[in-house]
Amino acid sequence: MDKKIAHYLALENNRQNECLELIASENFTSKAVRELCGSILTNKYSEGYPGKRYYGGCQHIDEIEKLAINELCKLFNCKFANVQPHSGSSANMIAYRAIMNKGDKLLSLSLEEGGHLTHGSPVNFSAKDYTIVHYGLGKDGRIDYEMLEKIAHKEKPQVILAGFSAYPYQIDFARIGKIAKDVGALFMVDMAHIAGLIAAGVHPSPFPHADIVTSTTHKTLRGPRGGIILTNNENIIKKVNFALFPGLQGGPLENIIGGKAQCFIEANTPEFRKYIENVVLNTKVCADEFRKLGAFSSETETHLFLLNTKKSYGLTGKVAEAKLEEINITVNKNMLPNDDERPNTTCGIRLGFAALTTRGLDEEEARKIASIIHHYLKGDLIKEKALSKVKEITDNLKRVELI
Ligand code: DSN
Repeated sequence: MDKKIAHYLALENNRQNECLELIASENFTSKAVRELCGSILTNKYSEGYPGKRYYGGCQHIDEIEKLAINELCKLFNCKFANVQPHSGSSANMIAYRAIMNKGDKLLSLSLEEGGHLTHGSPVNFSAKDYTIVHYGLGKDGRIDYEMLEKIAHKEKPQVILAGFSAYPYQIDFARIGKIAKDVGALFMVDMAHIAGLIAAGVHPSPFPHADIVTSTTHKTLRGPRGGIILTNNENIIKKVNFALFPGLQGGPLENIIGGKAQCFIEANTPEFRKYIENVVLNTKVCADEFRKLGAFSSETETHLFLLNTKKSYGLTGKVAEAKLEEINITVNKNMLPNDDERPNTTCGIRLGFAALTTRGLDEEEARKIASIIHHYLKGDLIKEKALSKVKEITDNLKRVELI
């Protein structure tokens, strides 16, 4: 390996081990997943699908991709899947192209209220290619299902989309699925954040309510960085496959598909279910502790919650993120419902426990993390003391390269 790259790789290794990683969309993959991603599978071109490739020599690649598809369908109890999307955003673009025509209407939650750029943000392709209407959250920060129903009947969208990036509560897929049926819309779910919770049976499944489901594989699912698309509808999977190749992508990343197959196998085990139960428990304990300490934190039923740092400590999310980085705690600023700051400033931060729970973090440590963050942002814990408290926790966790 080139010395300069090796140098930065070693520094990143140290950072991952020495910091408390609380970014809700990150995780630490198993060694087997990393080995597959860095394997010789990266050498192979295989445009097309198993049995229908545009290159010779795909016989073993075909078996790996078929295995990934089968394991994925088994994990989420659905009939058809495509494991080739390079990312969650491209999975969403491909899914939209498969089920909508340009200009069709998409009813979704906005990025500001917890959605995603690809769910119709004005700066994203989704708002340029489709007509976007949004439903919203109620005062309690939860989806206002009655409003959603009213808007759906008024707007008659082609597609209703659920599944979010910064929503700490369970989603009632059955209810939204029924609304979609009533108005003649297709129901799409982007389960990227909660895929691991669904796989573990800790969050209700989008099936059989959704017509099409997209996800990333690297968040709570703890696999390699990439996307997937699932459906029970044979006609839809044909359109998805065509929209992906030749529509958008060329050669699949077969090394990543190998890593995905490994991730689906790992997620279909009792150990993974126990892990996800611990993620949800650690998240709840930490969010509850913030509220006990007098901070303004959301409640949670998932792997993440939102902390209003402006109301709690007079600090924007941007400043809070930077301050926490000083003491080796990694978070991201995030828009909160009714946020009055700009997207790159925000009123708060998003915290999640998928990554640290993989390193073996327990409830007591989750409680301590709330206390360190609270007192440091409040200004009554000095930097040196905060750093030593963080080190006490990280020293006790599994090392990242050993997972
Ligand atoms: N950017 C991701 C997140 O952090 O939630 C969503 O894709």
